[in-house]
Amino acid sequence: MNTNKALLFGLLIVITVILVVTNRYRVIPTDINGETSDTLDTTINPKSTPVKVTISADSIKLSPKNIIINQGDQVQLTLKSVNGLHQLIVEGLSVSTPDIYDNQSQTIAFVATQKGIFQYYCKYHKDMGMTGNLIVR
Ligand SMILES: [Cu+2]
Repeated sequence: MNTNKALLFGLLIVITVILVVTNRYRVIPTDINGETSDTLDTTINPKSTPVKVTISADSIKLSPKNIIINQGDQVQLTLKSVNGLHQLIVEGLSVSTPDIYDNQSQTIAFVATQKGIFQYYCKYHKDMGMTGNLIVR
């Protein structure tokens, strides 16, 4: 009986230590209005007209990787090159930016007339994973 109590007590201590340690090292997400580095959801605050989104191109990475907008939104999409030569194409929407180089940016405007998931990608680095999704809902 006493052995069982001691075992139970020891188990409680172990669990407590694990909880404390995992809590201390837990990464706290820095979400602001549902925005993470990978997904920009403009539908959470559907007040701004037009909807302004910026896609940054850093070497061979586009961010955010997902952008959520509403059907009918007037979109002002800015492609910003942190470094490298890039051109953004949104497949299925006849939307593309001019070429831009280091530290340049270009803004294009369009209306999201149809719902769907439209892949965007860099014309030069698509095969290297420079892609993302424009989600119109
Ligand atoms: Cu590129």
